[in-house]
Amino acid sequence: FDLKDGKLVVAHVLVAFIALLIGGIAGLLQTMVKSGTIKLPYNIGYYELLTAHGVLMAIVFTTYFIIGFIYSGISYTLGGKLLPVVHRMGWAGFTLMTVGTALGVAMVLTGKASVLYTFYAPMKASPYFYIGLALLVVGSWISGWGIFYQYKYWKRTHEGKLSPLFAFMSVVTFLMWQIATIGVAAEVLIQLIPWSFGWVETINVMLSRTLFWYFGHPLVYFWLMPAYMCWYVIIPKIIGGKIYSDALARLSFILLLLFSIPVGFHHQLMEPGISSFWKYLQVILTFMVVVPSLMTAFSLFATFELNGRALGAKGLFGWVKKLPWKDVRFFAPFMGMLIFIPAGAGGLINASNQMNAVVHNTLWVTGHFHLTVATSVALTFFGITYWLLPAVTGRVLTPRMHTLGIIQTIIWCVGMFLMSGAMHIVGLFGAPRRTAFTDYEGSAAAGWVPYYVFMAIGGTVLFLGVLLMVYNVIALLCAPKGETEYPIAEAMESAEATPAYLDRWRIWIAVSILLILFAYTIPLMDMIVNPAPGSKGFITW
Ligand code: HAS
Repeated sequence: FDLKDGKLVVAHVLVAFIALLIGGIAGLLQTMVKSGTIKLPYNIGYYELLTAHGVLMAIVFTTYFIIGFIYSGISYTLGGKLLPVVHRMGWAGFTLMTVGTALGVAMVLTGKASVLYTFYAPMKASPYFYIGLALLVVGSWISGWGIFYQYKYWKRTHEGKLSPLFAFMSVVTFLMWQIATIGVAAEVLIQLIPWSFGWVETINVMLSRTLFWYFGHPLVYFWLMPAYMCWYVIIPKIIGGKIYSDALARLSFILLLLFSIPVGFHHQLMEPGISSFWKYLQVILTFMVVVPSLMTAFSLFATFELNGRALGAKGLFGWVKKLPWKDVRFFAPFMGMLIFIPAGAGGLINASNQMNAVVHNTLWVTGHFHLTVATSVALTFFGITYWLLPAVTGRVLTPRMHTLGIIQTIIWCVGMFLMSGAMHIVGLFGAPRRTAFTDYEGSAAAGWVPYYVFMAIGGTVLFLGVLLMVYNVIALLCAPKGETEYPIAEAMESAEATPAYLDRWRIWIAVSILLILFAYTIPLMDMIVNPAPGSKGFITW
């Protein structure tokens, strides 16, 4: 691996884990403040801590890790080294993102932006928080353009050849990111910044929430797709097998590009101001976006089973025994996959209009995203870290790291089982999310309190998991010099050739834009022309 590119990768991964540590501390403290166990000095309250936790974990940790991982993969698979201009774009994106993150986090920690990670209007933060967010997004665009550039250069110099699967998936992920972030950029630049500076007095709340969720749902796929890249491309190599089908993997990513954006209304099913027809349409599209995940599950089972049988496994589930259980590069992402089964089922429940009425704004939803992003995705990212850091710094992954990594994974799963399990159950009893401390003064809701205790215990176990992970990252960076494999699998020989149309970007971008226009144009026009009473203002006609 090119060690100069390695430095760019390490810089991203390090910021990601610093965010994980600070976000983890904020997470632990918010649980204790919420349960009334402690009171913090300087009036640091639940909402400051919850905002810091959400922004650092869900936005900063993920974005930095994803860019670091993808840059490593395109350097490795598209020519063995980043083009000088791409290398510079990577650092430029990193610098801009870091200035933005520092500004945004400073506003959160000083209590000037307690607006949670969804920053819904009419909650207002300091304009510098929004400017920080805008810089983070623009920085990520520059990094994304670098990925497109390296890919285009490779295609030009390898005419007629199928691009490496990892690179193809990287381009789809960043195309989706590019299209989706336009929504949040518009919200921040046109609505939130002018309003928070006081240049305009009011804000169109419905429009701002809609622009947010136009971005907010694809955001969750931006987290998921790099995890899928590991499951499709890396895991088969680690278990000693091959990719079940290159074409299936590409198709599932194209479907994610098409269907992950025009579905933001499934976060707004309980909101007035959007007619039921458009909600219905986006719910159908939501069920379409489940298809690529089902294809992924099918492909993973096929890879595991075929590989196990090739190694001599017998019976219906004999292949399970042939998986490399003591290899943390496999074990951590595998636990992520396993937990994605109930996590995804929870998503299907959320997406159904009637059931959404039961779970919306309850702790069930918090439980859902702690299983999806904070377990399936996070454990996969941890699993990647164990080989990525030694591979890009020219070090070895020692047997001790495998053991520590497996312990870390188990701690994470136990903590999440307690915390997310309690959240799901108490959410069904109606306990709301995002509420500060109250003992409910002997009301029926006092029955929720024992579940909060389980959430706090689970949260504490998870915090130990964060500490061990941060220790593991430091240990990986100090490991003895040597070589670690960058594991990229090949497709099975028996698989059919990948059809060339999957590589025709213009078609997919056009279909994606058409679907978005179809799902959003009329409801957006309606929000602008007929704003809800009390929501009149910037921007309305
Ligand atoms: Fe979600 C809310 C619907 C997936 C994250 N979601 C959220 C929020 C977040 C989030 C952060 O429709 C809260 C936002 C907020 O703060 O308000 N979600 C879905 C649906 C899916 C889904 C339909 N969500 C995710 C993923 C996330 C994520 C992925 C992060 C990474 N979600 C919703 C809805 C809401 C929502 C509503 C709004 C709720 C409300 O009212 O506020 C689907 O994409 C899920 C499909 C997944 C599957 C599982 C496939 C399984 C696989 C694993 C195979 C395992 C193997 C190993 C092979 C169908 C691929 C097994 C091996 C053995 C040996 C057994």
